[in-house]
Amino acid sequence: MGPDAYRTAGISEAITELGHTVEDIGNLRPASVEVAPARNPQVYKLAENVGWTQTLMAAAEEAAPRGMPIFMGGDHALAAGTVAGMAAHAAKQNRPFFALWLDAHSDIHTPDTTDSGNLHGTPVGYVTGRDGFDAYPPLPVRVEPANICMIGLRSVDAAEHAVLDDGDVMLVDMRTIDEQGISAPLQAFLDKVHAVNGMLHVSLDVDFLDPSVAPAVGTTVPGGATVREGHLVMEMLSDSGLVTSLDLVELNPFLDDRGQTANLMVDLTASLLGRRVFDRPTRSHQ
Ligand code: EXY
Ligand code: MN
Ligand code: MN
Ligand code: MN
Repeated sequence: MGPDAYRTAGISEAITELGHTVEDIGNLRPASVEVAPARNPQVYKLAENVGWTQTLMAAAEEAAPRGMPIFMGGDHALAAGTVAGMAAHAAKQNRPFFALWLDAHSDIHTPDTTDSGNLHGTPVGYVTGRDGFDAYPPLPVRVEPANICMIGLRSVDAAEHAVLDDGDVMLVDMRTIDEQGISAPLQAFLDKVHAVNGMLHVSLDVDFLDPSVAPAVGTTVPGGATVREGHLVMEMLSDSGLVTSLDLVELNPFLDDRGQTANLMVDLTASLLGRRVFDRPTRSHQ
C-alpha cells in the first residue's frame, strides 16, 4: 500500500520534472521460504521477512548499476535486504559503503532481543552482522557500525542501548539537533563519506518526522523533525552528490486520509533529487 500511495502522490512525475528518468519496476513479492520457528516466541512474520530480504537483496544488486534505486515500503524490515544488497554492490565497486538512518528508532534489535517481535526493529542488527539472524540469507558484506549515522533518535530500547552506547554508530538524537541544529552533525558525517569516496544509502522512515506533519505511520513518536529540517537534510544530501540509494519506509496511508504524509515524502525525495528554490554553489568539503 505504501508504494501505490507514493505513485498516487506523483513520485515519478516529481522526479522526471527534475530531469531524471524513472524506471518503475512495480511491486515485488517476497521469496517463498521455509524457516525454523524463531527462538523468541514474540517474533512474527519471520518467514515473510526472510523472503523479503532474499528478494530485495537481489533486486538491489540488479538495479544498482542502472541508477539510484528508490525502495518504496512498506515496513522498515525491508531495509535488511536493500541495505545488504547495496553494501554488496558497493563492495563489487571497491567502494566503502555508508548508511544514513533517518528515524526515531535505531532498529538495531535482533530476533532474539526484540520485545515487540516486529522485525521492523531489526534491519540494522542484520546488516551489522549481529548474532540471531540464523534464518536469514548469509550477509554478503557486513556494514561497519562506524559507517552508519542515525539522525532523529528519540525512542531506543534497553537492548539497543546495550549495543549502541559504547559502539561506533554515529548517534544524533533530537537533543543534539535541538542544541547543534541538524546540519552540523550531518555535514560531519558527509565529510567522512566524501573523504573515502563512499557510497551512501539513505533509509528514511516516516517516523523521523514529527507526527504533526507526518501522521501516516504506525510508530509515531512526538518531538520529531520538522518539514524544514527534513528538506535541509535532503538538500544537503543532494548537494553532497554522495547518495546512491534510498529507502522510503513505514508509510501507512490508511492513517492519513488527506495524503499529507505521502505528499511530504515525495517532496523530500524531490529535494534529494535536486528540487531547489534558488541554486546554491555546491558546498566544498573541508
Ligand atoms: N524498538 C521498538 C521495537 O523494536 O518494537 C520500536 C521499533 C519501531 C521500528 C520502526 C521502523 O522504525
Ligand atoms: Mn513497521
Ligand atoms: Mn525504522
Ligand atoms: Mn522508526
